[in-house]
Amino acid sequence: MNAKEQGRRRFLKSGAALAGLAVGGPPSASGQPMSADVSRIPPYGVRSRFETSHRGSGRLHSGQSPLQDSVGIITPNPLHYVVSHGAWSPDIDPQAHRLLVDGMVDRPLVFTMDELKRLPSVTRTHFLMCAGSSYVTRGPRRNARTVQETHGWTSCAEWTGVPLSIVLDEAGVQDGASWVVAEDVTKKWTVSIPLAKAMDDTVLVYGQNGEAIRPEQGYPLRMLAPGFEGTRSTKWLRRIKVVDEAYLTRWEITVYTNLMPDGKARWFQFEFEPNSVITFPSGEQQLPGPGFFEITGLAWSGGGAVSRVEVSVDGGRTWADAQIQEPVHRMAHTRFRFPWQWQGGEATLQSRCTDERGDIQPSLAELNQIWGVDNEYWTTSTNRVQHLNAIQPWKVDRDGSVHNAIWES
Ligand SMILES: Nc1nc2c(c(=O)[nH]1)N[C@H]1C(S)=C(S)[C@@H](COP(=O)(O)O)O[C@H]1N2
Ligand SMILES: [Mo]
Repeated sequence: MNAKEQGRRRFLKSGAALAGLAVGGPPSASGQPMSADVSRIPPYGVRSRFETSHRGSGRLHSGQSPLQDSVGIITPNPLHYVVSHGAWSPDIDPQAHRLLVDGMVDRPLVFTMDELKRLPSVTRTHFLMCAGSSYVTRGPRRNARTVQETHGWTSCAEWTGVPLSIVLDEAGVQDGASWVVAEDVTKKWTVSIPLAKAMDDTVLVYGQNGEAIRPEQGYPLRMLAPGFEGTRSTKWLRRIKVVDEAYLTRWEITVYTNLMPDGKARWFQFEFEPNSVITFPSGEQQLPGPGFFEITGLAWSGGGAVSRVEVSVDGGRTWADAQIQEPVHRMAHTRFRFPWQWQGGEATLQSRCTDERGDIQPSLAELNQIWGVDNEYWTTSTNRVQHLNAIQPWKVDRDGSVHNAIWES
């Protein structure tokens, strides 16, 4: 019997209860239309009223993606995570919007949105993540329970826009330039990226999953520096200034740095390391009883494509390869699947990502060793701790309840 048949048989066996239900026919559907007006399709579609997944908290400046409900690799626009410091999304008229390109260039340029859209475009699938997206910092996130709380500050979309290199070539970058500074319309957000990244794969984005980017994501124009910490991707972009040094702006030298145990800070860490998390079963979910379950989750890396995902169902004692679902894009969420027969005992589930560079996601214990710290460090640090990519364990108890077990690892 091959693996596929085995999986099938197991699935049917445990599915017996479900099949039994079906014998009596489906429960009668009321068949009521969503609204009283049956003559009209909504001009802009809305989801079924039975779907309630949302970005959580409803806080003014941030919201986390409900990864526990995610399928595939694309985050629908209304569920993309949001981190907006200091300002709610400015209300920008695209007709009036301008992008200024100046600094160390031969020809300073001003673009309207229409002019930008006439230039050659690219469409690419990439994740975005906040470097502060970590379940092991101080404050409320120390006690994160769901995967939305632990990893919800990442999302993945199909972005459309103009390569920044095209715009910079039009302006003519001068010798000696080495950085670009990207500023937003509020002038509250300014960050630097190396010129090499700007010329490589950075995109000036106006499209998100087949429509205009959302106000929360930077409408009408944002930068996207793939694989880099989210801070670098300025939203509501109004100015690109070509310069010869990093500008050490407020956001890159304060919040988005790492305070190390010796009191020094790490800064200008751009690229994310390999990361992954199981989205089902995950924290606070409830398994109905022993039987077959498909474990599934997301893996990603700032270093390129995900080349391998392993899953352990015994707390990291043994690992086996998960199936990686196509398509696999570079610097994008990658869906993985792993068939699992739960016998009803305690089980600790975790995933581990390897990227195309060969870098492997570490456990928290391994990270502690690398950093020379213990678990205590992550929750008592007086600064926010960034760029953590520790393996995330979820513990399944005998009653089928699932819990965050990061502190037990
Ligand atoms: N103008 C502006 N750009 C910004 C920010 C901001 O507050 N203002 N937040 C940054 C941070 S910290 C992150 S993680 C990402 C979040 O992008 P998103 O809200 O589209 O998910 O945008 C970055 N770009
Ligand atoms: Mo961020």
